[in-house]
Amino acid sequence: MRKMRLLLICLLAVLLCIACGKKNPETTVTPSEEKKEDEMKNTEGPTKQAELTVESTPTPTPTEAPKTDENGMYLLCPSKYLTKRDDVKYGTFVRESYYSEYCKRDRYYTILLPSDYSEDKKYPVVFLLHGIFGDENSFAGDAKLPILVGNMVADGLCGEFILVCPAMYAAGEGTAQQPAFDAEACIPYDRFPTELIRSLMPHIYSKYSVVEGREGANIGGFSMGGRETLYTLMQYPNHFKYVCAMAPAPGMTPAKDNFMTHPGSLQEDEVRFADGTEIPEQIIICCGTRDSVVGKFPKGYHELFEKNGIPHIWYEVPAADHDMTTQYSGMFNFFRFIK
Ligand code: FER
Repeated sequence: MRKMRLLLICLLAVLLCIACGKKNPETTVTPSEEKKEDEMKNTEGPTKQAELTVESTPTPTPTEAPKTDENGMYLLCPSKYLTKRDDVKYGTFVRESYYSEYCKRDRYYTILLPSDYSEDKKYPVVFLLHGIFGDENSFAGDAKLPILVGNMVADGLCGEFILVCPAMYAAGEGTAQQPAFDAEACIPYDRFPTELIRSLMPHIYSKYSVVEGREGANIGGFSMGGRETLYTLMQYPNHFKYVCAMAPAPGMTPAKDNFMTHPGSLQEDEVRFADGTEIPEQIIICCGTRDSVVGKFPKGYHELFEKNGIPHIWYEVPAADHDMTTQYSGMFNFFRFIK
């Protein structure tokens, strides 16, 4: 009888050990754990994944955080796409200018051409809009961006494309207006959609070998650039194939935050498309779960789009602030559509 009890206790102890060894699926992921998980994900190609499973545990771990959400969005940009490779030729950003009839002044942009750019091919274009107080050098100053694009193209995740990063502040003739957190100072940002359609796009089409029209035009941006991405979408919905607003700043619709009161470039019920409007094939809105600058405003755009029947994908970047984690995640998902 005593033997039986001892055996039972041993059995219970073994069962307890097994249970504790398993990771609780509800456990919150700390940033360092998350990094490890990201690194794991990063080694996963179709073949590497198999190797990894064989090398590590023989049983699959159902507790592993999903790589993608229900819409196929990668919550994080796998870090292998941000790591320089010896066998990939990367493009370099070049700064260019053009004369804008709309603004009646010279304006600037940086451009990342495919590393083997050829006039014999035609490329889609991605217009990428910087945050408040930024300029044409904001994205070009990020050494990882050509690496991200080059690696994605090398792995066939997207086709080659031309990346154009314009200075977005489209102040008109004779004004010395500078960006600031007030309604007046935001007007030139809201002039950008028209500047893009009237001046920058025709310039790009005349100078580079581009797939013209909606088929080849895509727009994305971060924060103030995310807001202007959405505002461009509302004004010119049939001009773009893919759209991605990363942590879009408040102000396209009336809002108030710690920085300022926004009268709204549009009223909420104007954020809709007329029946029959040709709209982009995909609109992505994303934001870090810990964004300390734009907070819940991106989610507000998502809810407004949902309310007003604008199809889109919304997702949150785990543990990310108003930072590059959010931007690389957004760009990774966005660029995957460009073929
Ligand atoms: C605001 C909050 C954030 C705002 C702009 C931003 C103009 C932009 C932040 C950024 O671009 O990083 O209220 O109003």
